[in-house]
Amino acid sequence: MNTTLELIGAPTDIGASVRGAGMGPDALRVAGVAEALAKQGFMVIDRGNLAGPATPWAPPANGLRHLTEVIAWNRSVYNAVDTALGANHVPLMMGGDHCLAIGSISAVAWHARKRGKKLRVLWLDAHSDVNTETTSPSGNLHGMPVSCLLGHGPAELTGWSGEPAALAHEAIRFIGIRSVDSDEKEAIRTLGLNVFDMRHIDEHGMRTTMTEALQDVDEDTHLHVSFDLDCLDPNIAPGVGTGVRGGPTYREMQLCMEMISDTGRLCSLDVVELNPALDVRNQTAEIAVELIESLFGKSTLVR
Ligand code: EXY
Ligand code: MN
Ligand code: MN
Ligand code: MN
Repeated sequence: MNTTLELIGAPTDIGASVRGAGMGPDALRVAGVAEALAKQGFMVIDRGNLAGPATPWAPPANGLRHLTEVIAWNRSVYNAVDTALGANHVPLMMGGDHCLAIGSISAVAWHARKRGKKLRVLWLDAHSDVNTETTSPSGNLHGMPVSCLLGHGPAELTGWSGEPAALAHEAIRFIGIRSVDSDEKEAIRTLGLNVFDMRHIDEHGMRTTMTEALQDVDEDTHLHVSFDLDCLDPNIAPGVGTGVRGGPTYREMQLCMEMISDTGRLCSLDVVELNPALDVRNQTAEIAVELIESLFGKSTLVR
């Protein structure tokens, strides 16, 4: 199969309160993301960076910071991901902060439904991102994309997939989470979300965790990975705005990516929260590129 990957840069930190994620797309380019994937035999099209409003750095209004600008950026992301999927390409949305997954996954959900595919989303993150405007301690929309995708966000950010909720609660699996606000814990329980937290990975190992998380992925599945780089342990990935100690090691995350690749069902990807202003010699971007290589089939198997 001749797979074409589309790199879509979304250079903004509009949903965060630590500035710098807007430089993420270029840091991934500098780390050689396009060249690495081309070397693996893919057709790679770099669509460049999307345009959008500047970050005004305003306080939250009604529990939401920068709502108008977050909508604008997500519209651009939605359109670009929609265009890529319409051309049967695999979109790789390079953030930018994690609020951009609202636009990206809404477009993915629309296409999956149109094609009669079942959607499975893997949310690789230190956080559960399931706050709403009433529970969020910060008003930052990068802590709310999961709620929006489940149909529980502000009206302006829900329903983009053509259904009230882009995702059914059973469509998403969280991997590596370890920083969850108390109201988010409540939401995880009431919504019945599937969480493989760090404790689960410690006790069962990444292999069992991923076997569980990928259960039921079959030839009719559109598999989407939303990779927040703060999922990784900050010792190896310091270039993120909201790092949390106690994350997966390099090798654990590489195995996670290899097992996702083995399914052969990866159809779309977000790589978000890379913050070059906090990175050390672009190390986090370089690790991200290596993990993307694994996700797209580069194997560490010797035989
Ligand atoms: N739970 C906190 C909040 O909602 O403000 C922190 C969220 C950080 C979100 C990062 C990107 O994944
Ligand atoms: Mn996140
Ligand atoms: Mn996070
Ligand atoms: Mn288990």
